[in-house]
Amino acid sequence: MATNRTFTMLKPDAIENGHMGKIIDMIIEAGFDIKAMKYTRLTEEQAKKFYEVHAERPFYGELVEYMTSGPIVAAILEKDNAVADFRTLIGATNPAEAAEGTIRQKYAESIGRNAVHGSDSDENAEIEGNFHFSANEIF
Ligand code: DAT
Ligand code: MG
Repeated sequence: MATNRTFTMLKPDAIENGHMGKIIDMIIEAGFDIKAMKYTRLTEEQAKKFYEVHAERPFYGELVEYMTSGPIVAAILEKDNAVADFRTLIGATNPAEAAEGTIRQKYAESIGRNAVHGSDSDENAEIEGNFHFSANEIF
């Protein structure tokens, strides 16, 4: 069933570079409601599991290392058409190809250190949200 929720992480580069507040502001300004949010750091086990679909890709080891290199902000967001609208707000995976005004165009360092995660389907939004939050942490 289609849902109106998506899941995001503000990645270590975004936090390190001081962009946390500005990115959260862009998300709220774009009409997303925050249903759950936490400041946390992924363990190696969590990062490996989260990016399991990329396990065979050459960048997997680097991705896991980067995603565990510092704190992140994880959040569940709600809005009509949340998954697609959030992917539009963040822009292309590679910031060099991200549209003007998108979060990645403004704040990402590179294709690997690209500031923010957004779920790619309703099904994954649900799985990813449940991976990070229990029912009593979602408002
Ligand atoms: P997205 O995060 O836009 O959904 P993805 O699911 O294809 O992109 O890849 C997950 C993450 O893996 C991505 O945010 C950054 C990293 N990544 C993807 N392609 C990469 C590449 N060619 N080199 C280095 N890191 C890459
Ligand atoms: Mg993806």
